[in-house]
Amino acid sequence: MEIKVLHQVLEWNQDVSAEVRRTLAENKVCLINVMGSPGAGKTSLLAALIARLRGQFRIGVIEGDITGQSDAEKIAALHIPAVQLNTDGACHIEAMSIRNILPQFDLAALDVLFVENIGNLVCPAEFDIGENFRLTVLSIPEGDDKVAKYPLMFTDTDCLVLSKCDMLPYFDFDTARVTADYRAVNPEGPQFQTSGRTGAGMDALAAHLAGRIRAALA
Ligand SMILES: Nc1nc2c(ncn2[C@@H]2O[C@H](COP(=O)(O)OP(=O)(O)OP(=O)(O)O)[C@@H](O)[C@H]2O)c(=O)[nH]1
Ligand SMILES: [Mg+2]
Repeated sequence: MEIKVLHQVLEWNQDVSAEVRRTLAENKVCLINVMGSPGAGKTSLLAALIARLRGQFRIGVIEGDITGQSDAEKIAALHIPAVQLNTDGACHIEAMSIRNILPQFDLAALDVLFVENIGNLVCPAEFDIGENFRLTVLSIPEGDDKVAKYPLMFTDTDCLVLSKCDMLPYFDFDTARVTADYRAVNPEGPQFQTSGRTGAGMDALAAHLAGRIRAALA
């Protein structure tokens, strides 16, 4: 018996993501998809990276949230072009939303567009939004079992950031376990430890990203 298998949503997403990728390539803009749990420190990380990268690149930010605009306000307060995307309940951003929001930016005046995806360790990893590369943020208070329990988010990423490392003394968080679990699903993926509180690790992460951005724009 022949069983029909439909992949409508993902195929549709891939079509649109290719269009987003083409538009950004034509305008020489590098799109970075930042993913992680609610409260992992994504917006704080973006602010720290903007401080370190804004001298080298012209940066814009799309802030994804189910509702509200507080994250876009935080980025706009840094005098960085920021647009809030509200998904009104959806747990991830889709390429169609990026395509629709791109006209809000002067792409000719940008080198890098960060997208802060919806706080969620599952769904965003399943959707190609037209990014050049992905960053996954895992904060220490979330626990060291998350790579093992939510592997796709760590398999389909180009960089793992262990955030809130200033919290390591207060949590039973085995970084060696996380590294081993990450290596098992993503053998080549780089890993950084950062703290938005102390600034630790931010220069190294920013330098790594600068190299990747230059490679993407070349
Ligand atoms: N101790 C510590 N706290 C941090 C750090 N980074 C962020 N925080 C705190 O963690 C909380 C969440 O930070 P956000 O940057 O808003 O996290 P987010 O991932 O953008 O959150 P959502 O957008 O709601 O998913 C805030 O209270 C931050 O002050 C850090 O490096 N160390
Ligand atoms: Mg945020």
